[in-house]
Amino acid sequence: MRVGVFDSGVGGLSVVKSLLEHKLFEEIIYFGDTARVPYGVKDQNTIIRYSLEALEFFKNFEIDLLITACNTVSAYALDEMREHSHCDVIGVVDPGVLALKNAIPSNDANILILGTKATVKSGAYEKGLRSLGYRNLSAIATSLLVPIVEEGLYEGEVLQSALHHYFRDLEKTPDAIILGCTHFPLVARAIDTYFEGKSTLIHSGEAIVEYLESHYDFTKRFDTTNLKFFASENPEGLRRVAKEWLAL
Ligand code: DGN
Repeated sequence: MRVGVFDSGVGGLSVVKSLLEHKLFEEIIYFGDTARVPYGVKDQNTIIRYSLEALEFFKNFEIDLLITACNTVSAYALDEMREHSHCDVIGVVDPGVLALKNAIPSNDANILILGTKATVKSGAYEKGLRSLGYRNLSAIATSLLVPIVEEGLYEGEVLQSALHHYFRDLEKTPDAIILGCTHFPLVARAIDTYFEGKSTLIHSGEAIVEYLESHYDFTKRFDTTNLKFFASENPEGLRRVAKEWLAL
């Protein structure tokens, strides 16, 4: 099976990492819209327009499935992409909600959603979680974590200050935290340490693997995956991050 993976920038590489770990695909074609990142501060019409343009890019390839490895795109543009696509388009929000349900079935769980401004504003995770009966939900737009990750500051003072800034007013340690931005798994360890390992973290990459394995037939696994990386600007920069994150 060949899959396209789309993100506004480099964040979706965290999803590619999970896909590779589970050996799901024969070929992965990644497109990061690095010329126009971040999407997380843009309005809905712009996010939809950019996402449909990315879809046009993928029409140059024979893919069986397209994953929008960007929570912002998944929250705003999935319906439009599905309408115009010749293959299945899967976002990361619904898989994240289902992964949370599998990890923490109790509807009383205290759940914290982290995302970009746009993802938090969309209320997409809250809608999915409420439909499953969860009531104790809160969300924080932790936008600073995106450039922090892009700077490679996966630990240290700057990251700690940002975490303190965002989390200092929380009254309770969350039972679960949805890492609702594909950049955030890169700082998952620091977030886990901040909450002393007491919160279950939901990661878009692992959530999508769980979703794919329960919706598609993956009897055949691939020890090697053909990887192709494309970017709308500075493809070298994307390849450099891919080498680092995916240990290629
Ligand atoms: N990685 C994107 C997401 O999951 O929402 C956010 C990056 C961005 O566009 N700011």
